[in-house]
Amino acid sequence: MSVITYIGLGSNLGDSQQILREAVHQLRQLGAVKVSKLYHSPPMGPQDQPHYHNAVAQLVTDLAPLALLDELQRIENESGRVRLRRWGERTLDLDLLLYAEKNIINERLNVPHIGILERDFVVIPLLDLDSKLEVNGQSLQNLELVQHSTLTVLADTHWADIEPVEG
Ligand code: PH2
Ligand code: MG
Ligand code: MG
Repeated sequence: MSVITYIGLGSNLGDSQQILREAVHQLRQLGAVKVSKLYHSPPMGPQDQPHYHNAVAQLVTDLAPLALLDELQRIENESGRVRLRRWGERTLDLDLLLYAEKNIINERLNVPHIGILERDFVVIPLLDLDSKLEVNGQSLQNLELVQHSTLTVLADTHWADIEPVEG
């Protein structure tokens, strides 16, 4: 049975826009995908790292949570993922943010994703996809941080429409 899931996309190493576009192309193999706008976001964590490109994808898929996580990690790895330190710079980060209305806690996966309600680079793209979205009964559009966004819009929701050239 198909479920609505949301995947956070981040990159701050390499050609981030191209890397995220290729990641969206890969996600389309797993189900129907819609993407948020594309944002530029100051780093959370160590400040001596580049700003991030961030977006969120809505993926409607038949995959079970851990099977979906396997696919996300495969896509990260196949992108030639480089990750230098915790909270630090990386070529591609795909985080399973929401899986239907499920709460999942195990050693591989926490859903809803930890910190989801505190990160403007997650909340604001989620609102692009569903302005009425709630997480654990909390309406995202009413969160304080929505009024104090640190994000810059780089592109509207068509940024991932063009198929990437396979490298
Ligand atoms: N991801 C991190 C650490 N810090 N900062 C921003 N702005 N965006 C991210 O996606 C991000 C971050 C580790 O996953
Ligand atoms: Mg992350
Ligand atoms: Mg991650």
